[in-house]
Amino acid sequence: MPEPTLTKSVTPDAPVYFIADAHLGAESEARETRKSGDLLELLRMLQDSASHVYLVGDIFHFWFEYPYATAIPHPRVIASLAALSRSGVQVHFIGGNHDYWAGRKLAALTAATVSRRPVQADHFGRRLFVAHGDGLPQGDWGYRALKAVIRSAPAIAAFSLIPPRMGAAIARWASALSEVTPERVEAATTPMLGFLRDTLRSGFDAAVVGHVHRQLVVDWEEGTGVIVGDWMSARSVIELGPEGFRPLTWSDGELRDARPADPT
Ligand SMILES: [Mn+2]
Repeated sequence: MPEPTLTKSVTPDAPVYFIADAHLGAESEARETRKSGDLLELLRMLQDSASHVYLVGDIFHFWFEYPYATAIPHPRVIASLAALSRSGVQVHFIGGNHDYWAGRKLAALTAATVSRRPVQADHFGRRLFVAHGDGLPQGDWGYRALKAVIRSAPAIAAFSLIPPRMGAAIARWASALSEVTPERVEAATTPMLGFLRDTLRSGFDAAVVGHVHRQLVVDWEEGTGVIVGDWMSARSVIELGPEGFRPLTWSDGELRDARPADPT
């Protein structure tokens, strides 16, 4: 039965939500089932409560849009994002280093706004900068050089000629080299906080990134720096309402206040 198109009248105070780093497709079958099951429940709940949902990068561990028809990856999550859009929530997808190549196909499937660059937005009178955050902090030069190559048109054209299953295997191999460890999370936090603060100084009230796999909301004189935290392990979610940012965790089918994390 075709689903009707609904237009919801979003209340002006309906919150904005940020989710990042689910890395769908990266883990064992058991973990993937729980992770995507929880995500489907959250997205269903946000249909009724959110005004905007920002997917702040690396929702998919691998996403590539081939110039020919392929099976839709993660079909239940894609259907759920489409339902979220249909319910009247504005869905913004910002590519991370693992799903940077998301573009027209994802936009067509979900009716989300798909962006490969940082986005600026205004919510509750705050001027926001939102990005995945990879390669942005100073000192990430090696990765920046690699990023320039893998995001170049010739590299993308070459990759699109590799059969999808082999391409996915290559991507899994490449990303195993950048596995998340506590040491890497720790090492990535300080430069990311520095980047957030610099961004705020350039004229934003809040700057939001993912990528670090650690949830932090820091209030400085310049504004608020937010690292969303990951969905993959911590089920982290950030809510922005009229009162400001709230770090949340999805547990037992509900969004709850996250335990306060100590900023470094
Ligand atoms: Mn990332």
